[in-house]
Amino acid sequence: MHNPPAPGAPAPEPARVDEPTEPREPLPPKPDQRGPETVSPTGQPTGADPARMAQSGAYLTTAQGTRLYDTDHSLKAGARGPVLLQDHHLREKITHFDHERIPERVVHARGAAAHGIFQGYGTASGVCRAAFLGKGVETPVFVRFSTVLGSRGSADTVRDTRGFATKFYTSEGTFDLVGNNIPVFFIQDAVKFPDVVHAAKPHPDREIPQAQSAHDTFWDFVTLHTEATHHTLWNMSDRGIPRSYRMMEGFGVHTFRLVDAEGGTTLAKFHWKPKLGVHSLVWEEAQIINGVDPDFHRRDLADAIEAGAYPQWELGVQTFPDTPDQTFEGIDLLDPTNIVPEELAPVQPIGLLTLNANPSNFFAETEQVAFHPGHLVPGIDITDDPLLAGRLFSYLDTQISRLGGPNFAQIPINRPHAPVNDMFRDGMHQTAVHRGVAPYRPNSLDGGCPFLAGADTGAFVETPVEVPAARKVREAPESFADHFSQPRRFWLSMSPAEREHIIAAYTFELGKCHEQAIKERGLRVLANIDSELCRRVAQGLGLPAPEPTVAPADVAPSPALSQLGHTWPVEGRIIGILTAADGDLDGVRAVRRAALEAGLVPLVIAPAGGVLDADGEPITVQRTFATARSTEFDALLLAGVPGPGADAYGARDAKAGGTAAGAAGTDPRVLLMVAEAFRHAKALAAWAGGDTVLRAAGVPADAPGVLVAEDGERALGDVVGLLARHRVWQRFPAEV
Ligand code: HDD
Repeated sequence: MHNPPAPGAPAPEPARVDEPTEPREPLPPKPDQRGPETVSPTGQPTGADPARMAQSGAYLTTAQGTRLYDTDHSLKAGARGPVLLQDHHLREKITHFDHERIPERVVHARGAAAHGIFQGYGTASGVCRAAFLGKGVETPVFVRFSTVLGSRGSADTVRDTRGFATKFYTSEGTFDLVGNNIPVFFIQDAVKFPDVVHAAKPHPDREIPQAQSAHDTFWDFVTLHTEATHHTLWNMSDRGIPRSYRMMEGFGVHTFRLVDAEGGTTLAKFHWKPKLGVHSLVWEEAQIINGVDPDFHRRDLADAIEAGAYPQWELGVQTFPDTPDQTFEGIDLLDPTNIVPEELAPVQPIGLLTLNANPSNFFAETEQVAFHPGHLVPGIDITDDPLLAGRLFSYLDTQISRLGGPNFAQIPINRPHAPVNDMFRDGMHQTAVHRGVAPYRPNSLDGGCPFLAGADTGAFVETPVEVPAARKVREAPESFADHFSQPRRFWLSMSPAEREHIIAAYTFELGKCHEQAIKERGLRVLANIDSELCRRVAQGLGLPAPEPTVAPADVAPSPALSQLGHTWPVEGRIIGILTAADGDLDGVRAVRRAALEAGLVPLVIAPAGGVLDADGEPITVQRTFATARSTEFDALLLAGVPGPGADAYGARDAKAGGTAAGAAGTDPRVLLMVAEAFRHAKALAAWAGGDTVLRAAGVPADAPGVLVAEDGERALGDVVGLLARHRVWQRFPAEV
């Protein structure tokens, strides 16, 4: 308690809370936390001392650097008296706090990001002169993944498109590849973007549902506006619920124009291919995770990077001749609702992305990063895709209200790593101290600086592309009118299990709509994709299946679109090992060792926390029955019969659940975990009596991917084989 000192008396010692350490200097800023630098007319970096831009010094201070002796008590007239307005520290602290939030992104508000390195293979050099694609060239990058619809605090595993935005800090300036995990878009013209977003966001009256597409306004729009059919179908497929950001493809979506050293041009689509393969959750799992761990994807990315399991993607391009009609094999390359099947134009790898560092400060980096599809470097140019044109306007504009003015490029995470001398001056949040008197061209007062680059090194050197003589019209080309042949190709390319998921997703989403007319219109759209898809969804909704209004397109499937049929590395996959003090602890030890050697993450789940088997080699318990849920694990192993949990819930319900299930004493949460893992087609293996738990959970011992092994190591071996295919796909019914 602080009483004001009597006049003339020495100030009393403040009541201090014991700090865990002695005062020490804060950690030094990382390179991307550095303050802005400007470049003088002679090319010398000027600007503020980077060390002064981050927090520094061991003592708490005011914003003006004055040391403080108390931050826990307002200044009052007596301990029980009124707070005094003269308390500068109180006012300054609260004022700053009041302004801590900035507007969240209007779309893609929820995201997670990481730093990394991009290494060019040199294989693109024949078609693109961008320096960062040169052989062995290393470029720092910052990548932000996101959902589209939800607010900043919404859950990660909702059904939605995911953003995949990459900032390359190249030697020639910043290049942003602002893509998604879905290669097509809802609309063909940017003028419709506010419409699709207004329809997909929560209803404006009650602001529900949060981060969901399963509601009337979304389905109203996408069924009336059938160019959205292809993107909607991808969203309803497993691509809408990725297992991890690390296991997603990324796409630049638009067709870009690459320019080589001689000025020759090639059209191209960008692809990110994850080294771990493309994997998804199943819908029930995704819904459970939204409650159990809404930060699932964010945590997964940060944990993997912290553990040194750096996620990697290869950047690839599909290339097409730059013909005047800008089509390839009859596919309009300017229509962003189209893909070009990889079987027709293979993806050629041109570089490797490795994410190897987590951000140090979420707000400074992940929140303040500002991407823009118009941040291009020499060698990469745009095409006349009308969706891209609108984007080129929107991204700069949105930052002005989101980041509070036109100087957001000076925020450390947005600062190019190439020298900047843009002659832009003043404005809100100007943090640079520019030198010189002549921020204009031409000038003689600054010696003519800054100079212009030659056409060979400069950006935004227009490639002379023919623009056909035309009238000004508000029209789309005729080729944009085909809304169903590409969705049909996607549907035909899916495996039976993937088709089942799509049917279930449409049935769920349309089932959540209240308006009967919207459900019926939804079925009419599906009829134009495939009659079987329509029939099955209609069956689920209890409605008649309508006839198609367009003849089914004669398209060949593209096997590359299916996520099944491959094996992938299992590094980083999470194995839950259920056991108890009287389980096969030697077996658990052996399994843990083998799992770690295979690069897996084995987590022991037991009735209580702490350590199992204190004598000999102890085993740390990572999860208890209270903290574990099946959704965290890619596979479950049962080393014995785990008894009831140590908490009241487990002990109380194990009695009832155990009796009912016939496995005396098995905690009901264990039974739930096993039953869920089975339903979600995860590998299950048991030994040392663990099979009784499988039976009690209703898991048939002869079901595919259910293994009763002699010992733990054999169980693990079998499970690893299954994990390489991600799930035990045979468990899903395959009627289609
Ligand atoms: Fe967009 C953000 C991707 C069309 C307007 N968009 C944003 C982000 C991604 C995409 C990944 C988040 C970037 C980040 O992490 O900060 N957007 C796409 C893709 C599109 C697309 C792949 C189609 C191919 N976007 C699109 C259109 C418009 C916008 C047609 C407007 C006409 N997008 C924006 C925006 C956002 C944005 C309003 C919100 C926050 C931001 O830009 O910085 O300007």
